[in-house]
Parts: sequence; C-alpha cells; structure tokens
Amino acid sequence: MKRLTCDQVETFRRDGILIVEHLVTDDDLAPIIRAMEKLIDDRARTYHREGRIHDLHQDEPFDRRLASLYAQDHAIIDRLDIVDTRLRPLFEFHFNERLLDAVEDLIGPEITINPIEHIRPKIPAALTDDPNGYENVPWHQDAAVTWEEADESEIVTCWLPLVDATPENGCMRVIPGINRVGYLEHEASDMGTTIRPDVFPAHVEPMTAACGKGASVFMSRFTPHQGLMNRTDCVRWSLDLRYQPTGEPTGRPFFPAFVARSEADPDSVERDHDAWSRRWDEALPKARGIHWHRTLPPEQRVPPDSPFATGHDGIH
Ligand SMILES: O=C(O)CCC(=O)C(=O)O
Ligand SMILES: [Fe+2]
Repeated sequence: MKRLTCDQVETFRRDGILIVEHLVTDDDLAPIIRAMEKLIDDRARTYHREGRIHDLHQDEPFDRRLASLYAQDHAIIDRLDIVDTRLRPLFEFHFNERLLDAVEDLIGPEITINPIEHIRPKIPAALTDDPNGYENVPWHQDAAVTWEEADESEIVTCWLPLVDATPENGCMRVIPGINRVGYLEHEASDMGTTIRPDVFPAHVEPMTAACGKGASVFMSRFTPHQGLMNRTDCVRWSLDLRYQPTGEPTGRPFFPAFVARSEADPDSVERDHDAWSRRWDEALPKARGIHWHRTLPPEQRVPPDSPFATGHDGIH
C-alpha cells in the first residue's frame, strides 16, 4: 500500500465507491485553477472589447466569476474542457504522486491515462435556461460512455472537486454495490446518456458524495452516479480523470491514451505536454462523426467515410 489503507481498498472493491478526503493539496490544484482563471480572464476581456459583456467582475473569486460572466453571455463556458484548453498544469496533474499512489493501490503499478476526462464548471441552475440546470448529469455508469471493448478494462474514475462539493452546489450521488452487478443498459435522454428506467436498481439507497476540495471520489466503471442540481450562486468546479491498467482497451480507440506510471518500464511514461496536445490534434479530425457512447448500435456509431469504419485500419 502506497497511499490507501487495506480498508479503503476493500471498500472500493466492495462498493465501487471510495471517497478519500485530503488526497491532494491546495498547492497541487493551484496551478490548474490559476491557468483556468487566466484563460477565463483573457476570454472575458475579448468579450468586453467586442461589447458582449459590460462588467469583467475581475475581483471575483474562482468559484464565482464565471457565473457572473455567464449571466452576461452564456458562450463564456463553451470549449473550456480539458481537450479544448489542454492546459499544461492540467496535463502535469495527471502525474500527481498522491493521486497516482492511490490509483496504484486500486489497479496496480502499470497505469495509463484513459482519454475520457473533463473539467466541469457547474453553473448555478438559477442562471441557466435549462429547468434541470446545466451539467446536471443524469444517473449513469461510466461504462456507458465507452464502447463495449472496455467492459473488462479496470477503468477507475477519479472525481476531484476544485471547490468544496456539497449537496447544495451539486455534488454527485452514487449507488454503492452495483459494481458487482456489472453493466446496466442505458439509453439516450434529453439530459444525456442514462440508465434505462426498467433496469434501474430497485430498493437501493443512493449515497451523497459530498467532499472537500482536495478529495477524490474513486468510482468503478459500473458505479451508478448522478450530479445534483447546483442551487447556490457559485460555480461547482470539478475535474474527472480516469486511469486504467496499461494495455487494456480504453473504450475510445479513436482517442489517445498515455502511460502515467510504470514499474516494469519506467521509460514508457509519456510526460510530454506537447506530444499530448499533438496527439489530440491528430486524433480529433479522424474521430469526427464517431458516436462515443454505446447508446447507438455498434454498426451506426462510425460514419462510412471515417478512417475507423470497418474495412479501414481502425475498428472492425
Ligand atoms: O460532475 C458530475 O456531476 C458528474 C461527473 C461524472 O459523471 C463523472 O465524472 O463520471
Ligand atoms: Fe460519469
């Protein structure tokens, strides 16, 4: 054990959910927050020059400023995700020793960064036009956002709030124990990919995954979870990263995966921000039009002219 106790590992195996408070420090997260603040500031200044917003709210804190800007122009939150912004501190965070030590305790020392990852600013529901609130992710298992090739891959979701996550600002709820049941059928809904009502686990008590900044919520790929509505006037910022044993399918074969840690072959670690960004640049045009989730039958997921269509060099 490098970071977790035997009890914590046992809890994860049994329940498919483990919340570890104080796993990373404020100093670990500060470079990501600073880089995001700078990006938002630059964007706000551009919008201001263009007359799209009238107030920069430059003295507001990280958990508030984006909401004030969003109230003036909803587009301010577009394309802020990890793959859009490719912030260097975010890339570096994939190699955080405290996080990787915990992941190693869960899946072993050969660790790959799965390409499914997000930074999510959950805007106050009261500001959005959507009655359900923005980023109110419906009940799902993360396996549903991968292709079936990853059903046996031990992908672990690491959900890290960048501000304290509470029931009021829209923390997650999770259902423990279903990880031992396996995959539940999902369907597309207005809110996003969600567990089909007829297979939704009956007689189960969801657990509220409230946790402080610095915590990580670890979930298995079969752990049902949802995001609660953000009823506050602040932004619930969070990061969700996924790691898996190296060599196992990622569930998104058209996107790049990177080795984060290796005991057997330390030289295989790919800690190169430029290479990461370049490989995303190469992958995204080739992946255009591909359906990432499994809510469509396999034969309808890849457009016929895609390099990943059957008969080309990719998926068969
Ligand atoms: O951030 C949320 O509310 C939901 C996140 C989620 O579904 C995930 O990290 O897999
Ligand atoms: Fe999820």
